[in-house]
Amino acid sequence: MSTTAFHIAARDGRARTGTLTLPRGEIRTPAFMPVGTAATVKAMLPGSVRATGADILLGNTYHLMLRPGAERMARLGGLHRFMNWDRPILTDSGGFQVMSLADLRKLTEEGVTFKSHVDGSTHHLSPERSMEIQRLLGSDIVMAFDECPALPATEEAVAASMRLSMRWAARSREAFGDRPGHMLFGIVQGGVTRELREESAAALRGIGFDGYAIGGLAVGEGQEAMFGVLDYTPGALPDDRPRYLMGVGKPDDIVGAVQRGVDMFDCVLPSRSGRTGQALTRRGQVNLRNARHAEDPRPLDPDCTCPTCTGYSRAYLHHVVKAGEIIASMLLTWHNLHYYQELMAGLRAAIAAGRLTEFAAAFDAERLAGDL
Ligand code: PRF
Ligand code: ZN
Repeated sequence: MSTTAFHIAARDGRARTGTLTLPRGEIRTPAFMPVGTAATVKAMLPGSVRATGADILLGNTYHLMLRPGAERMARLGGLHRFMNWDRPILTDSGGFQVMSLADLRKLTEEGVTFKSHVDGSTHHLSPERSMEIQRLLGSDIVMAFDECPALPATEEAVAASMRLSMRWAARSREAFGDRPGHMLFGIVQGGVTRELREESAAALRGIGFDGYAIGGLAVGEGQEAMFGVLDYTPGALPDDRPRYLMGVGKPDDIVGAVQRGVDMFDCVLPSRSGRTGQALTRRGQVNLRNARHAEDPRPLDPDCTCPTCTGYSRAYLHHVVKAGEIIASMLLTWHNLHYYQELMAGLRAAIAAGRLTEFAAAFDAERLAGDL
């Protein structure tokens, strides 16, 4: 008996819409997962994150193993109870964050040893330890332990890294075991080389996962190269399993990836940019620090139904951003997450109606028209 299921309700071209069902709740796809790295979506209460329309959050093995620690989290009842979010959580496996954040990394076939960016203490991650930590956190969707090569890299280096990630994927699958109600996703690597991406996808299909992520993109290759990889990689993965594009992206990246068959996304952009005075709207990015907003009584977006746009003027947002007030982060993060979830809802409805091409054209036209 399986306690998880992926149901595709409708298709439009290569895009799909449906539901991913887990014991803790249903995820409507295409889905955007707000990032809750350190057991919090920064500047937001969990109930507020839910109110924006989020069905699932992303958490990070790397940050949580360092602080507060995986065993401590387990003693406290797991990540869901700890952060007061009872719906599904997907956790990233740590390798990608070690490579981008940790100091003094030593990578071997076995795993990676590194020094914490928090206090300099030495730690170890391997496929086996990453699976154990994600189990201790109580993660609903566990990511295989992989390596994402830093760019620029030669094709040889990308190939060697991808093959290491595939051996780690097999060890992740073995260490994860059989955990009803939980899912394990494999991660395709291989840079921007079609043969490597196809070799990686075939290796993961051979191992067999509950879902398949596409890693190693949005690392500086540019949208055109990323879309190039997305033109063939989703088609190399099982059609009946969810596909997750890791760390993506800007609204137009998401629309293009959904059109190419991706079902799940995560990105710090809406939450992080909210903390630097940037709003993401259907008319593009708006910098609330700009003096042109100082006496503007209009809302950020008159058509947006979020608490920020229904209760506050651009002048107020400009003021609290300039004054460094905490509410500036709260209001802009809320709007940005609301905007992303509205975009996902629009994509789902467009796919269901067979109108994704028209939706994408209208999305582009509005975005390119510029701020109101
Ligand atoms: N691997 C993992 N996490 C990730 C990535 C990856 O390649 C990326 C790349 N965009 C973001 N997060 N495990
Ligand atoms: Zn709004």
